[in-house]
Amino acid sequence: MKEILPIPEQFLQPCEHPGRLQTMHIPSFSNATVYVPADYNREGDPYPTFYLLHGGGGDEHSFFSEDGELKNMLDHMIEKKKIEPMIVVCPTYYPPGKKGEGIAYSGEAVRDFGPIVRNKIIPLVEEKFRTGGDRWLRGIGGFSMGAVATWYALMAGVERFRWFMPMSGDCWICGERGGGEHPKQTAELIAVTLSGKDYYVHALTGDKDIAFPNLDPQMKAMLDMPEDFKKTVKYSVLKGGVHDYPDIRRYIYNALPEFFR
Ligand code: FER
Repeated sequence: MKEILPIPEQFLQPCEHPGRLQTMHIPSFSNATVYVPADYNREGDPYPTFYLLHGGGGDEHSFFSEDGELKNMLDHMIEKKKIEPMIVVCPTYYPPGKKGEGIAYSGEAVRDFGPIVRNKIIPLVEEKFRTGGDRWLRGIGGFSMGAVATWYALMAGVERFRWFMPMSGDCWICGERGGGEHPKQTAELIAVTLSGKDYYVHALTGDKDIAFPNLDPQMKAMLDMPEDFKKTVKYSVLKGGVHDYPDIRRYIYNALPEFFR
């Protein structure tokens, strides 16, 4: 397994060519924060779009606040050509006023979020930004409940997304924490869903992460499946990694360069 590298310290400092953040209102739902890369140009090639989902109790600001501190890293990664210039969309899966309602409610919110992404958020993003409208240029990832949402997107929407980055959260298609409790069944349902499709999944977590006991059995079961299924499934574990935004940011630093190419 390839090592999960640390983020160079300089990448966390302000960049000379910064992108910008803007708020996008999602009518009759909520808001998203959108990262628009430096030198964004409406005329040129379409931009890849990475949809990135916060953890339980968070919101559309989490990844770009002091918790996430993601913006400088993205600016530097683009400037140093580690990733293509891309649009990063951080929506929230909570309707207004609902983010404090606990983990059981969060499970419902992420399950119900799929149709909102498909019917509202993707069309709005693609109307406002130069995105190309192709699944090859769309990725989705998330942390914790955002990873649960990412697995739901995979189970429902391989037509919409080509690239998946679930981080520190398992697939709940067989129930809450189903990746840990029913790993084989979960892996088989994922394999059936993805059968004959082209896709790339990179799941990441830490061995000290509270979600590790749920995600690890699921990923081991997935990597125990036939070669034609698992050849585009990757799983990385950070030694000592915990359930928090700084380690998640490090996973994004490592996995995002693999996307959209
Ligand atoms: C997990 C998946 C999601 C997990 C926790 C969560 C502990 C979410 C927790 C939260 O956001 O409060 O496997 O394991």
